[in-house]
Amino acid sequence: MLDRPTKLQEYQTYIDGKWCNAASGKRFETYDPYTGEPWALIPECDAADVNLAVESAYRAFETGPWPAMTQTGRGKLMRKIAGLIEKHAEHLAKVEVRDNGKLISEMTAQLKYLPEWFYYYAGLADKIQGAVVPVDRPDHFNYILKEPVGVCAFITPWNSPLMLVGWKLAPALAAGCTVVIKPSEFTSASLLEFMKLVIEESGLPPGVVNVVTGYGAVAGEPLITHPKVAKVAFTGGSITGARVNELAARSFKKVSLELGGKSPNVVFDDCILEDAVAGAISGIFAATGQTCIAGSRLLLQETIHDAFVEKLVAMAKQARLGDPGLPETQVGPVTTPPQYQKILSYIDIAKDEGARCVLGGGPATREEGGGKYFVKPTIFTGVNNTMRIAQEEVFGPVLSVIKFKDEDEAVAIANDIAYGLGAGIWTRSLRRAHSVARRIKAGTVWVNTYRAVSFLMPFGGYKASGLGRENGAEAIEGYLQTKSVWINNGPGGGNPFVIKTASS
Ligand code: TXE
Repeated sequence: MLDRPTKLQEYQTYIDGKWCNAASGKRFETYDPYTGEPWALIPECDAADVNLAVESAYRAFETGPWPAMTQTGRGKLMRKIAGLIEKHAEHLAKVEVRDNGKLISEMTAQLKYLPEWFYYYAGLADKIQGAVVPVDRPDHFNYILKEPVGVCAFITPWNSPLMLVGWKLAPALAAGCTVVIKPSEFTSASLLEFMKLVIEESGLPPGVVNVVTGYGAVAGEPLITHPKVAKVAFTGGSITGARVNELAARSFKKVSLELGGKSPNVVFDDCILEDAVAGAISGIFAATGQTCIAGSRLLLQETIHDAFVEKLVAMAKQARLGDPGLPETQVGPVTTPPQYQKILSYIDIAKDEGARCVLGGGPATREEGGGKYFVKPTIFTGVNNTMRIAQEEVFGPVLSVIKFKDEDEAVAIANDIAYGLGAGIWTRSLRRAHSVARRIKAGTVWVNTYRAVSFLMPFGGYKASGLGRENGAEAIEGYLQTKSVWINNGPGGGNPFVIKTASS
């Protein structure tokens, strides 16, 4: 059970290694989605605070102890950060539950795993290597340097606030960048606790990591457009992602975007039925469906459709709704009031479109285990892939079941969508698993499992699901710049009026 003190907790933000209020003195309330009550006050930063934070990050990037530190030294500091997350995992997990309503069971697992990102990228910090290139001129010595890109802006969402910061922060620090983070206005508290218990405590030099709490348009936009920001890493919805990309493009910033999805979870009739049913449930109802990788389109081969749906509904009916702070709760509240309204409106849209609601289909009452913003696990059958409920991201516990005949039709339906983040395949056939995995256009394909992620495996989307990859060794590239160095060891520089080629 969570401790829920009624007195509002007052937070400050963290800029230039110091705790401070917003320059304007403004603050906003953050809510506990289970009770619907405000529980903390957060500084409402604007362009003035953003400017202080970016200037601080820029100074820390250009001068002082951070750029002077060796790569191995950076790695050591990052291991310290990992150890501090381990030490404070339980507390950080509880703050996340209070602020975004995620299950304590999920948050405990997530926070226990998060240090691995910092251990992994700590190990990579001193393995970032350029190359010596034997160019086509005997007198030249040429090499490629990999340099940190500079000040990075992170704009992060409310659905996994700390984990999604960690995915960006670990490779950025390993690369030698400095950072300004704008968390979601709905969930700033866990990041501020993280700054106090982990970043400040680790001894990272002032200015290397800064936070500006506040709203997207007021704090996020000036951060993206600030001339001293070199890279923007964003996780959020595709509409906001497009705006972020446009703003960043005006000053040619490097951008990575991890956006929404409408992922197909494809079940063939040669699957292990019990595993596939459990996989379909965890694909959509885990985290109350508020994950970008939600398997929100369940594609069922027509030969097993009816039997599968029966088992699916029977299992989903058992889900225990309730207080996310209790370890036995399986489905918690929706995190934000707008998201709650959005989910309910999509349920109406699905009904209007003629989809058949075979489970749930509305808010959950207190008697049903619900609290302030609860939606019952909802399943629609008879969905056609052209319907809005099949094409648009709901970001809630709402599953659309779509029938298919054979492998070709399954692949065609899976790919007939604007998104391409994840996909699941359930089959006993090795040939089919590999073949369908190659044909589906998505950044991650899971076979006989769903929702697995690791610091070791690249993560990101095709199409409207984003740009670039997080996690895995390749993520570090997003925080690096490439420099080519030409050294002439021979006489003279050649004809100044002619571009130098090998033959000139
Ligand atoms: O996200 P936003 P919202 C999807 C999901 C959800 C929808 C809307 O479908 O229903 O997006 O959710 C900041 N300039 N995902 O409105 O707007 C904002 O303050 C700069 C998928 O909560 O994308 C927050 O910090 N920043 C997703 C961050 O962007 C701006 C996770 C994300 O908010 C801004 C969340 C602006 N103009 C929602 N406007 C995933 N990929 O996991 C907003 N922000």
